[in-house]
Amino acid sequence: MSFPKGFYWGGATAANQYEGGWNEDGRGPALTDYTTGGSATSARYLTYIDVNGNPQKQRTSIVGTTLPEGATLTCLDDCYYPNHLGTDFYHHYKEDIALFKELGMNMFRMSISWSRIYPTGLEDKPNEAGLKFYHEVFKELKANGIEPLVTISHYDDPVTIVQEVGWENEQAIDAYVKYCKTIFEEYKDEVKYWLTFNEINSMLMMASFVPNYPKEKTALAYKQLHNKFVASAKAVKYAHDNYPNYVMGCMIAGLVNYPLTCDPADVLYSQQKMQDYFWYCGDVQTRGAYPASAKRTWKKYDLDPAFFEKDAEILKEGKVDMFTFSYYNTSCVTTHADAQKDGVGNLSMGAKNPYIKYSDWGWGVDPSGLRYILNEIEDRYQVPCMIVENGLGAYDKLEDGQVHDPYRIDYFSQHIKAMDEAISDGVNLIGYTPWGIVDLVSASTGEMAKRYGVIYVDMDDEGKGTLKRYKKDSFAYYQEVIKTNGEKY
Ligand code: BGP
Repeated sequence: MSFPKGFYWGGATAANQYEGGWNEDGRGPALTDYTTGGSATSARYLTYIDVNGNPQKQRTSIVGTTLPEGATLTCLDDCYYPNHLGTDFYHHYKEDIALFKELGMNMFRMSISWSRIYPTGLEDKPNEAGLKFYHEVFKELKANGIEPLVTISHYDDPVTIVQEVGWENEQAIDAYVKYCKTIFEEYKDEVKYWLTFNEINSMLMMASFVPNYPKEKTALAYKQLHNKFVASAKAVKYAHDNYPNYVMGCMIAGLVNYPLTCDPADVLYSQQKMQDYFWYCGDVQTRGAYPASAKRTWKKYDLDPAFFEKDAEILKEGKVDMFTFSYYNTSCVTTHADAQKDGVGNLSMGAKNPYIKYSDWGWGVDPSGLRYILNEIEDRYQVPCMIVENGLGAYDKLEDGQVHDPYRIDYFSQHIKAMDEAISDGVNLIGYTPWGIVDLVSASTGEMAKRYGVIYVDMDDEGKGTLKRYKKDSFAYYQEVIKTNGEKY
């Protein structure tokens, strides 16, 4: 058995998908509040009123969209917005934390909703009611012996920041740093572990997944991403200077690629994708500098290296203490046009891997890929690392108060085994917080039907349900894993 003593066994969530209370106690709006629900085969839409006063919808993704001139984001009467309610942590936190305690969790990953603290991001003074809510949550966690792991920005920056200011402008950096300073000081006795941005490389997801994605849009995404790196580095340095006990982490989406064939062109293609979308971010945040391959990336998008190099000192001073990432699946890439695509509907992430199985949403289930990427991360960075998201999104059925989910238990078992093996390989893995430990709204599809939890929440895709919590079979399974510190999986 290789899991070290004191290993963090937890669960992960995010405010926009879980918290609800979207317009309570002075919270400001985030883009997700204007985003409709979708499914594996139908898109999510941002809704707005156009310059002529007509209601409109525009396709969106977790990384947002650009609205036409003069559009005013609006919730339309005939649409359903699942993130408004999430699964209502706002009014169920005591009950949920009691369940986490019963499960044996010693870490809980959650995010603070930026617009609950600064409704537009631009106010001088924070919203006291928002600050108070998280104090209550942290107090409850402490009373139950659970360490919070707090994501500062998880896909719900205030609308004003994303739509009006824009991450391409340095004003967004200042607003983010102000927000960080507020929460660092406010929660200094309650929180120790912080993640600056969830899946910071998600800014590049469209470029990564959509063939022939417009070059200028990717170029802009690289610039916006750079400003997020600067914001993160400034926050990390401030934390290190003022709160020496803080442990600061990056959070990178585990976009792990394999070459589909041993054609050297596929191998190179796969390596370059990993460089452009994964190591690019890991290196800046963990090593404090862009990798050598960044020059090739910038050239590809006609970007001036001086724009990125001007902040070299700041990036160097803002290196994180730990590497954290999400891991769900792997994808294959190929230069061969006739390869079969993976995914469901239009959600393809690459070419289909004939050696692995796929979930109902077309995500390739690949525990060996987890061991593989953990080893790569260790070899490259030699800092403590955590898997802060992992799990199987699946259709569950509640019958007589029970949910039998052997498929999820099997998924966990295989991935925890891979973690065990990776630790034996020498990886400094210190924690595991599987995603959506309690059912919540899917980020990509906006569904409730795509469930990850070991705790079921009675809520459907139209907002109907009692919100009552039920323990799935996987609850008892994970409880045993935690109790034995990973000896039994
Ligand atoms: C990650 C996000 C989460 C989460 C998860 C599962 O990308 O950080 O917010 O939702 O993926 O994805 P989905 O909800 O689309 O199944």
